[in-house]
Amino acid sequence: MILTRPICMDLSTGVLSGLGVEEVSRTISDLAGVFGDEQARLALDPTIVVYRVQSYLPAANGTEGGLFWGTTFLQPGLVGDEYFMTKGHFHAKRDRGEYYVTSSGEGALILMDEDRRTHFEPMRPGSVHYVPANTAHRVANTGASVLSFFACWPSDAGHDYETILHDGFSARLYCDNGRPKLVGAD
Ligand code: S6P
Ligand code: ZN
Repeated sequence: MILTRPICMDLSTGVLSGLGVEEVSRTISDLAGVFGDEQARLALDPTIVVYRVQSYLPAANGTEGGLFWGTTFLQPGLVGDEYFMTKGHFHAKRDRGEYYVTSSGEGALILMDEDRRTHFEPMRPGSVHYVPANTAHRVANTGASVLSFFACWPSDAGHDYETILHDGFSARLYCDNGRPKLVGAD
């Protein structure tokens, strides 16, 4: 028996609505240790919301064969010279991939493989990004407006934030004379 009901998505803004849509926010105070310049982070208002994630999780977390759906809304801004960005993670089950589709704004999808090779893909409305298995992923807002993107990922992927908090990505995306520059990549 089918127990789920469809939800709605505004294709231009990414906003999800309907029964079962959940939301979390990440503020400057939630992002300790994420940015390269911790002093610059501490100098900002800790209540600033850097990003919000709406998600629709119609299967139980950990269900093999199910899929989750979500939209991330990432504000424009800088911590020092580093763009506002998501925490970033590997999937706990490393062999699980994901899709990202940009709905509005400008950004960069930063990808790092398990050999710590990092590169980024520019994000713009309509860009579709495949996050392969075994690949850490985070998004930076390189524009002047909200960046929103949809994600679809397996319900048994899980999230490993610890590895990134501990080891970081091997490169960071800085604003260099108004343009994104990946610093530290091979
Ligand atoms: C989930 C997917 C996204 C992120 C979201 C926030 O697998 O990759 O929904 O959760 O963009 O990023 P993070 O790194 O804080 O979870
Ligand atoms: Zn993910």
